[in-house]
Amino acid sequence: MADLPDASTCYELLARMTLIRRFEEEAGRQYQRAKAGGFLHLAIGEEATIVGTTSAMREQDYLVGTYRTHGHAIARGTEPKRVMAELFGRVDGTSGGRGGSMHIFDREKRFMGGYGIVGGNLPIAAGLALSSEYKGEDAVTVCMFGDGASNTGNFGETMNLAALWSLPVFFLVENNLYGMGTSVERHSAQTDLSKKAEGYGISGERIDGMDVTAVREGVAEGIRQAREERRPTLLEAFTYRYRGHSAADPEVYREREEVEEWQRKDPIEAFAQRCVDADVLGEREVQEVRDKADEQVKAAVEFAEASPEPALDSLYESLYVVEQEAGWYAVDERSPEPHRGEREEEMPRAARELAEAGAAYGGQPDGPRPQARPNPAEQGDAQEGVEPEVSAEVEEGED
Ligand SMILES: Cc1ncc(C[n+]2csc(CCOP(=O)(O)OP(=O)(O)O)c2C)c(N)n1
Ligand SMILES: [Mg+2]
Repeated sequence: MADLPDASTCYELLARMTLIRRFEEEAGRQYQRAKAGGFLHLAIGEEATIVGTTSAMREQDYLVGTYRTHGHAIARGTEPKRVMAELFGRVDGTSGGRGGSMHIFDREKRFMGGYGIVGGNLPIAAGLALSSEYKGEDAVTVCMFGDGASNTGNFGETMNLAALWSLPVFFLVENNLYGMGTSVERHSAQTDLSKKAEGYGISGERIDGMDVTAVREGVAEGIRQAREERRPTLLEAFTYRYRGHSAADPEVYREREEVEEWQRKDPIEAFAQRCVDADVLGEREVQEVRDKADEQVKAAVEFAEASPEPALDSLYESLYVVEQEAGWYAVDERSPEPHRGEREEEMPRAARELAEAGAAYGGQPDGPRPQARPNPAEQGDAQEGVEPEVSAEVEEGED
């Protein structure tokens, strides 16, 4: 376990994590009320990985994330009210209300998205690092992506060029043990993801992503190597999302006990307790952090509610559309008004049907469920010693 930093840093780490947690809980509620539209991917449970990473970055460094990045933007300093306005699809949102949950973006804070294509942010990160190199700018690009993304072709291509061109880039894989409904050992032949870039000349390490100090320390070293030695590295942080993949996830691929086991070592509560036990923070300060977070989130919702929707006639602004091809069909075939939310409302039912049909469980609807798995950073790799969760019979039998 890494040492605790000084009191004001501890306060800041706790404050950021708490703010992100409260923000996302509220975002979930606003989604239920259909105030936030589109898809919503919450990272509740992953706050230590997010804040530990950004706390090791300098202002001039770039961050590129996935579609699960409300917290990443807030951790980089984007105002929560602007993130909430984006979820609400309002003009004061970070992308003018055009991007929604998956496309939070803040150029000023050098948070370069927010990206919906799994693995698509990897080459973008290498490109940003190449541009820094080209311009002689003292900036490191930090690229955060999921365990699932480590299987994409982009992963290998990016690792190769990053190492070959000695780019100032640092990679962090947020291993939350699942890509949608598929567990790591069912989607990746190599489950030690820290080793996955070795063949490209990029070394890696594994850390406990539920410990904000461990993440901060590991990332600081990775960023240092990128900045000073132009040596890209890969850190694998074990973390866990408490909620489903998105708001429309019936979660048939994991057991309640597994979620509860991770919740018992909650990264925010554990860190607060550690700070109090070490006399670095008082109970009063911890409470103050919670109260302030609640206030900020309440203000964010009020701000988002008050912000107008983009004007209908601005629909084609900021789009790459060949003029003659623009047409209302892009919104809806029947009439020019956008029909908001219709499809999203269908999503929970559609997702359940898919899951029950076996799509989210690799075509093994009646097979044994995965066992609750402890944090591999503490307990070793899932491949070492854990029995395969699916019997050979089921594996061979169904399609
Ligand atoms: C190229 C591509 N393929 C598939 C999808 C659908 N998809 C969205 S999220 C996801 C799972 C990604 O899992 P992971 O990388 O582990 O990130 P996590 O959601 O766990 O944060 C998939 C397959 C997509 N968005 N892009
Ligand atoms: Mg994942």
